[in-house]
Amino acid sequence: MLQPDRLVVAPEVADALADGRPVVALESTLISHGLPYPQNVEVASASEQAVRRSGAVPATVAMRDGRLLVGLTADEFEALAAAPAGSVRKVSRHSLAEGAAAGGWAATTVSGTMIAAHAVGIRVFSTGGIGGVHRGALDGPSPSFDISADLDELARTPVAVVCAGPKAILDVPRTLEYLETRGVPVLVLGEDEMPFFWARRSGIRAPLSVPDIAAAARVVEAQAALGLDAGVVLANPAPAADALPDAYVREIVAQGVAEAETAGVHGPATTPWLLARIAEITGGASVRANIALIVDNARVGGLLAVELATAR
Ligand code: PSU
Ligand code: MN
Repeated sequence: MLQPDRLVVAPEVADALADGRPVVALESTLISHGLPYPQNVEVASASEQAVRRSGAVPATVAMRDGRLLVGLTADEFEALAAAPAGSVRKVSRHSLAEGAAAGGWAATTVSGTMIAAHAVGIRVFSTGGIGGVHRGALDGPSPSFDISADLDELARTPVAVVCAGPKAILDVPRTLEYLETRGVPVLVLGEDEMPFFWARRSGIRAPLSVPDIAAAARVVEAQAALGLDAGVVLANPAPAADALPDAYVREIVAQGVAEAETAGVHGPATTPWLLARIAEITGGASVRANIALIVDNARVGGLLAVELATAR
């Protein structure tokens, strides 16, 4: 059990939870490791605003000096976002304890954020793209076995995660197979194809398509009511105005992944390295798409949380 002295819940978030009002968790790894400064600060506050406009309370999650923070102040945001590269740890289930023991700031990934969200009773969490099965994780002459902790967290922690699908740098079909094996429903909002993170379409069939947020909420509610203690993925394609063409995404990912291999990047550094390299390759277009999809997922997460709170 999470000890109370390891948790700091912002008063606004605690009040909302106590009243059964809708709350949406937001993560911090995309602030510290996923986007360049100062765009990362802008996206963090734009996401919080988007959650509020949808009628829910935002709760950005991070770790500081061994405690999980659920809801950050403006000063805390700035400290996290402006920290020199490398000074903030990226923590998932396997590295939360190490981050806590080390002290200082740590940013929570999808898995780390889900743990904190569930511990306080938050049912919805919005992010950019989930981690998954990396390309080459399972095949080639030396399989890396690099499969994100996000996937097993989704299998064991009942939080609905709104995202633009698995990041396009990953092996999306195998990520879907893995989620299916581990009992995680994957819904796509308004499309019959999986999104491709920066692109709206991937050519990969959606495991399940839902027409609107009310339909998504019915699946989330049923998942909980049936006692299936797993998460749900709600994939929301990136807003059309900033999304990249899918053929272009295929090209930049192939280039980025090949370069990462040559550079010998592996482990938790892989995703941040690829996101930064692809930002260079695209002259910033991938960052614009990433920002747009994060903020839109925050909006959708807010609406989903409102729907779930109303249903109860
Ligand atoms: N979404 C983004 N940018 C990110 C991430 C998500 O738009 O940087 C982060 C999330 O924290 C996710 C992590 O959990 O990338 C995946 O890292 P890994 O592949 O090492 O598990
Ligand atoms: Mn990994």
